Amino acid sequence: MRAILLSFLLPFVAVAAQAADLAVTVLDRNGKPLPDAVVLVDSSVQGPRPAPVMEATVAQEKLRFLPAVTVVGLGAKVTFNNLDAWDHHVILGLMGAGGTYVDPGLNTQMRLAGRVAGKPPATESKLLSQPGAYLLGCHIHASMRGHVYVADTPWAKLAGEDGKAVIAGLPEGPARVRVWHPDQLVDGTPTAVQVNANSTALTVTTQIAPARRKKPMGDSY
Ligand SMILES: [Cu+2]
Repeated sequence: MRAILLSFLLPFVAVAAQAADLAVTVLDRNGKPLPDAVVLVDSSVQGPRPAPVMEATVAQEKLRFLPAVTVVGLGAKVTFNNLDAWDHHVILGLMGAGGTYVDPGLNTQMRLAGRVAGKPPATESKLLSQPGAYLLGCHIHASMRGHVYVADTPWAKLAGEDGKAVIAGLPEGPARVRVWHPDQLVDGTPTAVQVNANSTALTVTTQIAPARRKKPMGDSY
């Protein structure tokens, strides 16, 4: 009797797979929260997918790229604005191991003029059509670094200062959690998880030793 009942129920269960939120906390090699980590979740369970972020803006302000790390979906349009009074480049290219450009010859290079008071900032946009980490730099100011991560999954989020990212709308069932960070030396091993409404938190301890973050420069430059 039970077997018959299950066979009736199973198709219904498959269609009505529930979604759950997964709170992922990323820790560095010393067990401290790791900000600027990108949390990516893969799931092949059927169900609705969240819409990826297809537009983002990165500002150049006080010799920094802000935000330092941006997460977008594949094919997203990223707009760069120079808010400083002096010129900056945007050197944009896929980043390989060791934090350098995969092929500098393939980089996109833009020069954004310094901002003139009372006028809109110089701006350029670019469509990012390859998945993975892009490195941002400037020829004039070698210390300027930023990152755009183009996610190949709709479940992708930047961890906050507390190392936490809540991935919303995951279908219940098996999933895989990946973490990327600007200061990682190698790709970490993905973590297998079972997503369900009762188990909604995961801590990922990485081997990453984060570089000290650059403080904002004053206006004396
Ligand atoms: Cu610059």
